[in-house]
Amino acid sequence: MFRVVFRVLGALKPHRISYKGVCETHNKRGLCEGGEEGFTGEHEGFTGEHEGFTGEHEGFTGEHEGFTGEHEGFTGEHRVGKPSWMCGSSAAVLSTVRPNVQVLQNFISEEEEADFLQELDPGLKRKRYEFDHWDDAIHGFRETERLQWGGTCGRVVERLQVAAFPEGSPLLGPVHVLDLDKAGFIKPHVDSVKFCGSTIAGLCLLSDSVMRLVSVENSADWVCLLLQRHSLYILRNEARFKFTHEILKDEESFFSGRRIPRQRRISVICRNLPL
Ligand SMILES: O=C(O)CCC(=O)C(=O)O
Repeated sequence: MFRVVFRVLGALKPHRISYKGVCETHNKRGLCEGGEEGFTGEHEGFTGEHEGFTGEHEGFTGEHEGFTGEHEGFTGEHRVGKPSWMCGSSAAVLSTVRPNVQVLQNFISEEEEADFLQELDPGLKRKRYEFDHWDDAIHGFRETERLQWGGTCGRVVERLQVAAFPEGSPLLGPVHVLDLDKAGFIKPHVDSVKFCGSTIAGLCLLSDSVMRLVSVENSADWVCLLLQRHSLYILRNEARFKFTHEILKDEESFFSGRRIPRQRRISVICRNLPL
């Protein structure tokens, strides 16, 4: 069967990343940032280099290699407010990505999340998580598509579409639902340009996670997004076309030196159509 995953998750490319990136204070060098929704306070304590990922990352050749789980160089703490939601390897990459990425915290409430679960879980639970093949784009997932939603969920999906897409933008009909097992993860890929347009928007249910974007042209350029449970992320234009995106596996799930434990995670993803 021609599954959603194979349709939309396009170019999986081998790439090497050196994760000797820099994550510094928001207010000093702007390499860790939050924007209006995510960063409400001062973010102090990153005193210099962020040398957590010391090895190499082989995008599509099987395993992520070299990640030792160690995270050196983070010596401080978040003292006030919420942590920021974006950090990257350089100020330059952050300024490329910044206009093309949004993470809206608390886009849905606990109750709305429960409504989605009630609507989706019975169908999802009839499927098994797929862990099959080392070269699948996604490891440990099950999925479904939805054209029609019940009351609350329908309203949330509408709200999502208003937030993410310009009025009148033709959308890919069915909404894609991806259920990642706690041990599941999504490998670096660029969504198919044949099936999806400029914008991908995803609601994050059940678990926090880290999405990493890596430049297709230069794998040393990367950005991580902290996707908190209940948030909506939106990737547009360059962030969508010129960077691979991936959801990190639990063992690798760190953001700015902070461990972000991954649980089972459901994402509800809307896309527009190519022009
Ligand atoms: O689960 C997510 O939020 C990411 C999904 C994804 O990578 C994609 O649909 O291309």
